Amino acid sequence: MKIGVYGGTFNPPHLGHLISARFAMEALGLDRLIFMPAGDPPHKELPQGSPTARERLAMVELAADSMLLPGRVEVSDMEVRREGKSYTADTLSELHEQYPQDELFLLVGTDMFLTLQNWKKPEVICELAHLTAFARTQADTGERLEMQGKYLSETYGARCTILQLPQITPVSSTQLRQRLERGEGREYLVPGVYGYILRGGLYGSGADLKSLDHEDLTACSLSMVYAKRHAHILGVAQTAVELARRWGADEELAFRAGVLHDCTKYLSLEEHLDICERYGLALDEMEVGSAKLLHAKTGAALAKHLYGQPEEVCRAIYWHTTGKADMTKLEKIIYLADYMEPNRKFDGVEDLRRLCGEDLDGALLLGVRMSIEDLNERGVPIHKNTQAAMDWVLEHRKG
Ligand code: DGI
Ligand code: FE
Ligand code: FE
Repeated sequence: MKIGVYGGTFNPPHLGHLISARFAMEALGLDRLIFMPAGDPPHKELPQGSPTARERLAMVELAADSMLLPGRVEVSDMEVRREGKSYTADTLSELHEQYPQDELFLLVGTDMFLTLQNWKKPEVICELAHLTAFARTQADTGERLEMQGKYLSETYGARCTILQLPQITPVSSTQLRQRLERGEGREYLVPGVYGYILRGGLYGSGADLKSLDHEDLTACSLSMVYAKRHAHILGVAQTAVELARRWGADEELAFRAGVLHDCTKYLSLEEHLDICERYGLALDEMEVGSAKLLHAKTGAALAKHLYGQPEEVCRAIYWHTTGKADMTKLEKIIYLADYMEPNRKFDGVEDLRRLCGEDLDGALLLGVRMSIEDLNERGVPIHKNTQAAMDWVLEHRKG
């Protein structure tokens, strides 16, 4: 197996890193890629006010997850865990022990490549891994890199590849940090990483989470969930806006409820229960043991207390999983958008989509009915609010 090892401080991880990573995987035919964020150097190399090593690790995890290559791309906390300075030779030795049969490829920027002889134990590095240098500009590919490659081969028996990157994001980490401090720079980051920076107020970004614009609110929500759910969340927000327009509900509120509705989807049961306790949410017996039911309540709590959303938005999130008797228009819209946004695929979804444009309560009835059927088939107990939603539409639906 060919394994790429992509080290760096990733302060923060940006699109340039991800483009390089993808390109290297293709060009070298890597089976796997391991991002290796460096720990905090003991003698102050990271600029003042940088996030902690744990925060950088979390950002690299969000960036890696955004590549949507589960099993092929991973993040190692080896250097973050290790005490003292992160030496590449030590890291490669540890990786070689873990993967004795596999070929390691160390991915480095040109600056690193050009100074490799000054690193600790260059002979160990060159023995344990192929070296791959990313050439950022045309000038980089010139003689200097070639000469350095030749020198490293002759001196340490290094095996070197120089990769000319096709497309380069014109930003350095230093510039990016300066932009973030001015409230700019989101175009250089995947939304999950940008949202994480906003939520933590990293790099002096200092945004007020209670008055975010659409793009920032979206980024915050996406930063809380795995990337595989991003399309669904964006689909719900978009579909909710369309339904609001069709049925005369508030499009702005529909967007906010849609974009936040699943923000707590991947919390553990324990984390859900913590939030419920913190905000005094009363739970029934079924909810206490079900993260699936709780994500609607905890999502609503964070929409209110963390993101300062109005009551209607929070209530639509609160009821999006079970529904209830006598729902408001916005509550129905979020329930239905969640059910039939464009990424949902199941038998009957087309009928439900059509009905959503013609008869909102009819669509609600169909949605709740299919939901109950599905839960019954899977032997999952029906929550009393799901049943109440069903009973209510059956009784009150016009026509
Ligand atoms: O969060 P999503 O996956 O987008 O969708 P959702 O919020 O409707 O959650 C669906 C999950 O919630 C699904 O795993 C089943 C669960 N669920 C929905 N209604 C009930 C329910 N679980 C129980 N026990 N009882 C219900 O009435
Ligand atoms: Fe949900
Ligand atoms: Fe959802």
